[in-house]
Parts: sequence; C-alpha cells; structure tokens
Amino acid sequence: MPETTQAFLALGSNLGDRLATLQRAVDLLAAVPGVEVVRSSRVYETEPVGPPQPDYLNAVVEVRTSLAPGELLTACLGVEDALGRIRAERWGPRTVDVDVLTYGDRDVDEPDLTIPHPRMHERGFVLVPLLELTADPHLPGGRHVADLRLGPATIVDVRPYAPPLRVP
Ligand code: GSY
Repeated sequence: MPETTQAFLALGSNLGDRLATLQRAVDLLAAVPGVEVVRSSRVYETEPVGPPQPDYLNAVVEVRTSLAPGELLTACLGVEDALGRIRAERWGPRTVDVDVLTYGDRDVDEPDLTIPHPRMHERGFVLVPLLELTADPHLPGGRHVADLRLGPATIVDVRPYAPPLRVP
C-alpha cells in the first residue's frame, strides 16, 4: 500500500442547493484515485467574509491521500469544475470552494499553492469545523491554536446547520 498523508480540506458553498453541493463534493473527492475521505465535520452556516452575498455553508473534511500536494490541489479544482464553479469575482459568491488547508506537517510555498492555507487561522468558518476533527492543526507560521486570540468575533456567526457530510 502506498504511503499516505493526512490532509484537511475546507468546503464552502453559497449558491444553489448548498448542502447537496457540499455532499456531492465529498462524493467526488472520495472517487478520486489516491484520495480516501475519512470523516467530515458538521456543516455550519456562516456569515460571508467579503462583499455582501448570501450566507455560506462550510465544513471541513479529513482525507488520507497518496497524492502529492499539487496533485491534491488539482483534484480539488477538478471537483469545483465538475460542480460548475465559475471563477469570477475573487471574494464573490460561488457554487463551491474546495481548499487544501493542511498536508501533514508540510509547508508548501509554490506560485499557486500555499500550505498551510495562509488565512485559515483567521477564519471562524474554517477553524470551528476544523477543530472538531483535530485539536492541534498545522497552522501558518508554526502557530498553535493556543497562540491564537480566539475571541467571540472569530466564532460569531458560525452556526451549526447540519450533521457531518456522509463519507462514502
Ligand atoms: O474562502 C472560501 C470562500 N469564502 C467564504 C466561505 O467559504 N465562508 C464564508 N463565511 N465567507 C467566505 N468568503 C469567501 S471568499
């Protein structure tokens, strides 16, 4: 069996049938050769960060993968494309977003890929579901959750919405 690495992926959707889209994203990820979806956090409804737009549904999934970081990113972009994502406004609404948050303890700094995700520790919509799955995630700059100033502002407007997404 090839060596595998634990990675965490963030899922978000704020257009169309958001919950069905997140579930479909999990199903498509699980169908990628070299990706095993291990478990999902609960699904949260969250206030948008960025310009005014509909509320998001967000979740985080844990995967084990034999893919390299760049290949995992390509798989995530493939899922976004399969679900009809159109890359328009950078901070604008989207059918689906699939981001690589962490890849083992690796730091990756490539033109199109930075791991750990550089803003993950500032976003309640990432941290709240991620901390359901791991107590001490690999954060940017070697930070630990205990180092973060997690005030009410970080977790406000992150509301439980649905149970964990089904893992095929
Ligand atoms: O970064 C992913 C897309 N996105 C989100 C999101 O997933 N959730 C919330 N609450 N706000 C967001 N703004 C952007 S852009």
